[in-house]
Amino acid sequence: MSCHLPKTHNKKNYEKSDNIINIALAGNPNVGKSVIFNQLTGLSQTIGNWPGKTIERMEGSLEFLGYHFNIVDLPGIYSLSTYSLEEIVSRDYIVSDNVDLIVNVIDATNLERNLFFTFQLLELKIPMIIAINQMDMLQKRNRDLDFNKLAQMFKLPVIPLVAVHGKRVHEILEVAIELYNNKDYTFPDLSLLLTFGKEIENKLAILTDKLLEYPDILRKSGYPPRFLVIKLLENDEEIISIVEDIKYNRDLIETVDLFRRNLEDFHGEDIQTIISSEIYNNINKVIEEVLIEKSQKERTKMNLVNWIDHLTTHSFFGYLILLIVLLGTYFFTFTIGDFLGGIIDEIYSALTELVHTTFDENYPLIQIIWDGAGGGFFGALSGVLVYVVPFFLIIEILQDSGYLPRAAFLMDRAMHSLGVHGKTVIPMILGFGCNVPACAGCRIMETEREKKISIALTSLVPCAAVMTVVMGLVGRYLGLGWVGFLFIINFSVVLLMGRILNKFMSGRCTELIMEMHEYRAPNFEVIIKQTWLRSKEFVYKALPIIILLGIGLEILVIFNILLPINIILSPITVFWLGLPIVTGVFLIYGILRKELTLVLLVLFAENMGMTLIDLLTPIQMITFSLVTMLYVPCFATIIIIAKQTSWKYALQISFLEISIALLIGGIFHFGFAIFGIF
Ligand SMILES: Nc1nc2c(ncn2[C@@H]2O[C@H](COP(=O)(O)OP(=O)(O)OP(=O)(O)O)[C@@H](O)[C@H]2O)c(=O)[nH]1
Ligand SMILES: [Mg+2]
Repeated sequence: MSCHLPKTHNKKNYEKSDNIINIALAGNPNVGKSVIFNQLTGLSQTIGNWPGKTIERMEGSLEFLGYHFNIVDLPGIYSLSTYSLEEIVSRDYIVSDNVDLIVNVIDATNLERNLFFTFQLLELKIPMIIAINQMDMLQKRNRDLDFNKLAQMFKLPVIPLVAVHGKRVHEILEVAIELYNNKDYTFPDLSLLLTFGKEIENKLAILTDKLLEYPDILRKSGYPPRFLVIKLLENDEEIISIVEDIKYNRDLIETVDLFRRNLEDFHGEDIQTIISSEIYNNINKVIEEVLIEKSQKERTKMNLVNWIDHLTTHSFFGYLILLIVLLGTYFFTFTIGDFLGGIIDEIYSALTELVHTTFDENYPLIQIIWDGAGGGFFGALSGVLVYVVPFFLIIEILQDSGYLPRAAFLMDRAMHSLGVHGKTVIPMILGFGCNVPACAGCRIMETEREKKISIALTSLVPCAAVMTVVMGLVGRYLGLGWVGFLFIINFSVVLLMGRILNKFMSGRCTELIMEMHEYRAPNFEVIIKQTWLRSKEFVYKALPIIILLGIGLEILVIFNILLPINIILSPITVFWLGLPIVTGVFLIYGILRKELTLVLLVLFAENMGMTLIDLLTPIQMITFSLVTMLYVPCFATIIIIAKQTSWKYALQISFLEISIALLIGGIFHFGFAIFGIF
């Protein structure tokens, strides 16, 4: 701990020492905390227009004007209660000794709800800056805020921001430095702002006096007394358990219970509602003072946004649009991918000819360097990267516009039959890009059961890598009709899996509770940056593996080692699935990364002087793609599933999916043969 900002409540006061300032970004979900975090630290937290993206705290740092800043991006939460995991993660961190300064990020267009959290934070008396973000959105609605008045009322620094444009973000750091250097800093007296009604205040005063008789409780909890007694009244589990741990406290607990009952009887409502409505009264007074309404000029634009919102959640057009969005995504991805892939293939062929005519093509070193490493490199570019980049681009646009919660809403009913609610659709759509972050995103589900089912379903969604295999093989040689057929099979398996898990896992599905934020024109910079970051990750992580495997494969071919492995696997590959014997090793490589199955097939065919159409029959192309689609999530996904649930569950899922893939692959192989299709 390094910063000297005094925490007025019961914590150590720190002496200025090493110019290190620890900042936590806290606020409601979807207000722009991660945008600010990324701007400040240059890291790449997920950004998008739907609540609940950040699920664990993320740390980053930067140097600014001679100071070292540690910045922590927290999951968005609505209150400082401890009902959900995100609330616990955020609250624990905010009150920990690691935080010198909170930056409370507020969405200017949602002041009422955001200030509810702010009012709770203020009770913690931790040094704080209020950052009012999304000012551009507020101004678009022809509204503004009186920041001077706001700062006067809160007696804290208030900074208006447009974080997506980087506007004034660095002011946060400048103000933090000012606070850091202010040796006389004390948290302002906000008793006028935070006052409740008389009968509550009287009780809080009595309880606070009683609480002060128990210094142990104060020390153990680390919270200020007033916060503690409010939470005690609210029956907050964590605080109650701290109090119950301390001896000789019956008097306190009994008084709290009595006061709670008195208040509930008096108001005829439960205590949370009573306290919340008191807070909202205060908030409304603040908003009345600071919100400035301008003319009605922008109404037509708002109407357009509302109209789009209505249309995309409509009970008929909504589904039509969802279908168009999904099909459009594929069409866009593969048109661009095929075009660029073709160009790269031609370049590689021309270069290969040049290399082979210049050097002896049978010379092992040339085979390893050019056919192995070069083939791997160009194969990854033309077979994978050209599809992955446009795909990520669309996914980012869908994320940032706010479309995903609408899709969740539309699919809610259908998803219930699979034992989960509509929110699962969000990781599932993200899963089309990559299963790894998508499975991690299943944390947004409320219960363990829903999380497990969502993970199983998401891991079956064909990711960009699988799609490149399907398109590069079946799409390219057999046409889009057969691709559609494979997708139908894939989604039937998703349905089947959901139904099975829903039936056999105990418990039942909860209802969809999700805030729908207004649509927003996607931010160009955010989209490009995020697409670049995701693609870069692919280039850095996958490309070296593909090149190495290209070399490895070439060596296996040169030394004739492929055969024994393939022979061991042949009862499955050759007999049961009807595939050429060489596919055995490729399917194993595919567990590392799915696109490798195709890349290796292409390399192998090229090596034999063939094309894929010479290597595989149409039935084999379909069976091979089907098995690749279903047989097991890739290695990275299995690890993420294990991290989110347990190794046992990850292995169960893998085993189940391998069994389903082999079963279906075999059925199709024999079915096609028996019915003489192709
Ligand atoms: N127009 C506008 N959009 C913004 C601004 N700041 C953030 N956004 C958008 O708001 C959305 C939410 O931003 P995030 O940074 O992901 O929000 P967050 O608070 O980290 O959200 P969670 O992690 O879900 O709690 C994204 O679509 C951003 O592009 C802003 O100043 N103006
Ligand atoms: Mg975030």
